[in-house]
Amino acid sequence: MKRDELIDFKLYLITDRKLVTRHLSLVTAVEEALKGGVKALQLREKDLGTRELLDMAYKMRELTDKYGAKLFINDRVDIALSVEADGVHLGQKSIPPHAVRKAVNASRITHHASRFLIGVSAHSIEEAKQAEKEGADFITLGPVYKTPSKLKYGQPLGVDIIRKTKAEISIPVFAIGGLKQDRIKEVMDAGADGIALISGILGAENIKEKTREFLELLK
Ligand code: TZP
Repeated sequence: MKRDELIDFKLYLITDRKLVTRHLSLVTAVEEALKGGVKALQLREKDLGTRELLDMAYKMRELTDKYGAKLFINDRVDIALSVEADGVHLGQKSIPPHAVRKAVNASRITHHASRFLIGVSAHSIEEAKQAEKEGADFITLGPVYKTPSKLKYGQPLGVDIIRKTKAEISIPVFAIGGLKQDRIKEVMDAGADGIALISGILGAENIKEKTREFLELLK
């Protein structure tokens, strides 16, 4: 299978247990989203210690396997390999994609290596081009809009960044940052291949139903 055919999802759910709607555990919230049809999940719990993160990653692997969804681990290639995740999602300060590829190939889990996907978070056209050059399979690009976490992720870039970036690179681009249902049309019209989000789903009252609504709009 060609690598770009492996990116067979338009909705990329990212975790942040602090943004999960009241009283649900992250595991329960993620399972609701999977029941709603999410096919790609990124475990991103930056403040967890390594062992706690590994435990969480095993739980997420079990769940994503149960629902036939892909699992990505933020930044930690070691944990991604340990749990046989489908890929890793790198930040601008992470080990670069070409070095990840080398590590994955050396891991000798060869059936796995050829399918291992590398996502990169980009916040500008330059970072997007660099990610492609360094071997990323896809990028998230944003924040496109204001996010509930305010300026933690930088100033909103606006929807035009998607159009401009798509003209420069050929790997898939997932719009991220403040994505709500009423913004999907705008980002998809601008050429996004999909959307990545946290609070739009994990902060919803009914996570399963909200996921279905997003997927319907992305059809
Ligand atoms: N990178 C850019 S914006 C963002 C990340 C991880 C946060 C997206 O969160 P939300 O709640 O979907 O706006």
